[in-house]
Amino acid sequence: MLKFARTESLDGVWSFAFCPESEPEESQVLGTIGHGWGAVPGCFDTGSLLGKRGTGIYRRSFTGQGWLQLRFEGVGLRGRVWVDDTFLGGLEAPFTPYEFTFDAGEKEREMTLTVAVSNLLDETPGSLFHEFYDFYGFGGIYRPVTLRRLAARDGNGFANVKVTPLEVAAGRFRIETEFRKPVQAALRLTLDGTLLAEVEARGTQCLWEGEVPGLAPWSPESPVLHTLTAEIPQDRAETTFGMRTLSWRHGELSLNGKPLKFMGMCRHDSHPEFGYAMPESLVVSDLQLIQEAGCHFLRGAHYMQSDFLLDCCDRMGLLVWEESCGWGNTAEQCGDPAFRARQREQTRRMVERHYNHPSVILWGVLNECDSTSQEGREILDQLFSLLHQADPSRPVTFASNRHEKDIALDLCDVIAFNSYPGWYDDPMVVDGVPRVKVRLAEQAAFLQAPEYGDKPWIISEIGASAMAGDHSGFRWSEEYQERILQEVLTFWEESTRCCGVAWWLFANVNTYLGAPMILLKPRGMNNKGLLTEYRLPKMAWRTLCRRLKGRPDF
Ligand code: ADA
Repeated sequence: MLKFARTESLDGVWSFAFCPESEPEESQVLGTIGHGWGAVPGCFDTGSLLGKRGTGIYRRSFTGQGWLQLRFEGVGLRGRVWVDDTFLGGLEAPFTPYEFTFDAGEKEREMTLTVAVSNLLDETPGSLFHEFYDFYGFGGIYRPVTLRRLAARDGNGFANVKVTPLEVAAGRFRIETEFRKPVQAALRLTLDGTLLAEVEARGTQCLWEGEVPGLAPWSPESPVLHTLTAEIPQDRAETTFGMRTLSWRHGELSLNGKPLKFMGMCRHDSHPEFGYAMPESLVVSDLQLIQEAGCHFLRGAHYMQSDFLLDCCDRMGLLVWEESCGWGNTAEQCGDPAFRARQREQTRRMVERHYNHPSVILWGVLNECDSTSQEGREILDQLFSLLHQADPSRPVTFASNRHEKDIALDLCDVIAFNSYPGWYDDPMVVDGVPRVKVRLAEQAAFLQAPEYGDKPWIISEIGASAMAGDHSGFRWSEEYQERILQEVLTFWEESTRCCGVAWWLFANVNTYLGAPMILLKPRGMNNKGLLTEYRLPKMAWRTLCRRLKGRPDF
């Protein structure tokens, strides 16, 4: 994780007021006295406000002077921020970090921070979160808030420090240092506590490239991290990184030259009791469960992951697909200029913030957008260009559910299919399980075509719903889900075309309470978890653990 000096946490218990069904104007927000309490991080609608929509007004005080930077790692569905009665700006995209920098004046003083967070659904085409998304739109300040004190008189300091591994064997890598404003300063770079270089930084960027022979590589088997510190006289930034490179050609996705063949999980960073404000202990135990099951891959569905989770994945050696927020967006949405601008903005923030995490091996966008439409193709093209420009070191993808009808697969570095044979694909047959191998073989054959043959292929979702405790053997039973899993595992073991599988889903997750789709999601839950929402195993989980146990490769 990238850390800046003089940064403190503003997490804790803030005052809180809830305005049902409305998004109050500035004067009303600032005039509202919070008689309740709101945990930060926390979701306000997991407990007594479950299912309610409106605006939560959070407030607390802090002291400071000079240039200050407030950082919100993630709020939902959107927010507005004030210090005293000055509006600092909006928190437009859920799950996405925003910073606000301002001059608090020469004298140390107490200030009031007010954040109005709305979970009201915005159904205009430009909205980043819609009611039809199959994950619940919880509201709250659900990721950490920090205050950074910038020491320079003009508010200058580090904006970013990005490390790119270039050649693992030679220990060759590049450091890009970005400043908030132009500097002329001596920049000291320290690697794992030893001085690496001293360079004269001029302007807003400084580039260093060089070799440190013998620098230990990062891999899932040996996830060694290095710490880089950048210092100018008035500021200091620190980041961890790992020495690993990625390549994607000849149908293979390789890490440090070794082709990957992985089994993994799609996971929502959510729990019924906490919404998206996942306690660290729960994140750690989820990741441990995934690894203990024999999996090495995590698809962070369907939004930016927390800094904490990615730090854990870096340390544990879990490989991550990180994607910006989207779900089944229609051609109309994909073509909407406001939607496009917001997608670009959140995707840019994702890459900027998570660039240094070695665990992130794949950038994704727009899960299951209408990729049969020209509008879908265009927005994918725009987002992929942005990603390639910001980070040529990682492949890009999106999870397609249009398969053979898709008109955007050629734009992807890695092709990813969300596939539901035996479940959505074959609703009219009593037993759809025998369809699994037939359908996956058809997809594999389709992807041998010359235009796709060189691109690695991942099954980015596959699975079936199972109600824990249903042992009827029919659809919705644990047995039916388990039989589908057995078929997929066999396909994955035998296939030379498929690089990896991400099960849909690690654990059940809260979803629709109101949209018409609730009829497909009993209990307001997506029930395709291999674990229940409280992380209790269904049959398929046990089978997965048994079949993966002792496998040397992945
Ligand atoms: C899609 C979607 C998932 C989930 C899944 C399901 O593939 O990408 O987010 O909604 O369907 O369970 O229906």
